[in-house]
Amino acid sequence: APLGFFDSGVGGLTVVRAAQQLLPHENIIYLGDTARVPYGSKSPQTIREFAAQDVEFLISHGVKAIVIACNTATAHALPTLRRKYKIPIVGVIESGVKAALSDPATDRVGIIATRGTIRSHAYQHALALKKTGILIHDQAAPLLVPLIEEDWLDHPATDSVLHTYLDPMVEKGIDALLLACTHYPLLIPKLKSFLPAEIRLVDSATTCAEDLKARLTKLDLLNASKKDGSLQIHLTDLSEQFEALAKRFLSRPPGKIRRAIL
Ligand code: DGN
Repeated sequence: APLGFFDSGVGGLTVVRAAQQLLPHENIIYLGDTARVPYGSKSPQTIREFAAQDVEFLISHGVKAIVIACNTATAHALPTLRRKYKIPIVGVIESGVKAALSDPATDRVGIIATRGTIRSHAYQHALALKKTGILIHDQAAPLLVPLIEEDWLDHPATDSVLHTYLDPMVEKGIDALLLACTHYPLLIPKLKSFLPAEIRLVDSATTCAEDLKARLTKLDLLNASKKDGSLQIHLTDLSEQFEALAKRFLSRPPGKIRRAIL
């Protein structure tokens, strides 16, 4: 059976890319809720309703486990979804928090994410639960998603926005920066040249893929076939620009895209 991934749009493909690198034999079904993107600015109740519909769609396609490849949806919907469905569900937050604290010398963590993720306090609570006395600097960074989707990574506007969001936390001092949004792995080269070298970057896409591999191994759910896994993308809205965007997020052409009716 395939693995099911869902996100509000294209961003979750960074999680798919990380998973494909670690689990090359797994078949993946991806649902992007492009008709209702963004989730990042919607209310928790709405996000929970959308996420449940996304899960139902993937279950109806026979998946063996589900990855919430979206920080906002993980932040608001993961506990409810785990209560409601028996199927294993992996989110992006637990693994990101674990990775941020993997170096015992980490006492100060910065978080950037959508407004919804920051407001949910899901990362902040998880960090504080795992490490008493941890210092957290959080910053909602709603302008980054559109800048990344516009491919403005090298545009002075992006530099200016990054300075505004990050300078205050860099001045106060952080040991690690949690990139708590699916889009931000595309910013990594830029952030590396932008931030002091001693700040460790933790991206929730890579850490989620590592966690997924560990869980599938433990549950004995890995695909036994040694063939290359496939990727099937379903979208609730077929937009013209998705294919070009998907290519950047996946680092390869996305293949045939299907329309999903939830
Ligand atoms: N995928 C969302 C996240 O990781 O929070 C960001 C995209 C969005 O909601 N616009």
